[in-house]
Amino acid sequence: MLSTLKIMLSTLRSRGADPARRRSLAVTVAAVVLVVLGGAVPAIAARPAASPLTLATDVGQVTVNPVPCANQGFQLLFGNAGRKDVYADAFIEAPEPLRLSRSLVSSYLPAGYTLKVAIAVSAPRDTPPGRYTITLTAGDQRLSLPVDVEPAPVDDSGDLARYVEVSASSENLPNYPACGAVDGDRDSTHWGTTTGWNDSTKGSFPDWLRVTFDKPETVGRVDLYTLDSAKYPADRYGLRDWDVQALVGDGWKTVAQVRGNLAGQVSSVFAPLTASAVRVVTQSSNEGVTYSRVVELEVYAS
Ligand SMILES: [Ca+2]
Repeated sequence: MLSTLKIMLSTLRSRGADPARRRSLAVTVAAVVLVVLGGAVPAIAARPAASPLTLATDVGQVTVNPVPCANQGFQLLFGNAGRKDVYADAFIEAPEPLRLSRSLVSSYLPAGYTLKVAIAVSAPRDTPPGRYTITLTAGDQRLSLPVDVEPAPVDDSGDLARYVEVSASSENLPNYPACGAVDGDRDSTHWGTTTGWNDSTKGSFPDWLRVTFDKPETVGRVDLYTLDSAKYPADRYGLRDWDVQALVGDGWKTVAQVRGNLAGQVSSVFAPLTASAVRVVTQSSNEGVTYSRVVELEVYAS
């Protein structure tokens, strides 16, 4: 091989060769050099194989609203590009005070398979707005995901139930979460699309739905919107009986009772008091002993 190259190079250097032949020879020399170099490639491939794991996310950036009930996050795509099935771990790390629904994905990954895992990202209300970075690692793979925390939204309607913690005795998930009852949407035609709360204990009363304030608030009125649409009228599917209670100090105080309701909306007005939480305790539905359904719960000072 080398002697052939020497002859070709000598011919290339000779002044007698015509230009066309020199070009042809030059191409041949280049090809021979490539072949010689190509012979070295297997040595490179013989080094230890890189990790077969792959990491990706379905979005390039996550926006976070630092309030309860904000539904935000990303999908982790955790794959095995190798030829062998493996058990593998992916670690997800977020800087304080961000919170992740999970920090570890540990899974069996068949060869060629990519696992998709939803990761929720949240932040407390006092999180300074700005850019944060989530780090994902698996094997020798490492990935950074930018997170932009926005300023906490402010409700200017006076509804104290917006953007605070909400909880319930039970939730009929995924379509009827407690968060749906404080999302600002009172429209019963949206029922079933996460905009209203439905308990998950059919045939069992009472149920309860609660909002907890960041600090004690003066409350004097609770508006409850139960299910009421052309398809699901309140006098057939809505709440019939419930108590409104306020958490004063360590005790629940019943501030209003609603009985025999057939309407889609009921406003309970009572003497204002200072409470750290408000809840409705449901007693019965116009459908009979089935479910509690609340499209929106609003709490005001008066
Ligand atoms: Ca709602």
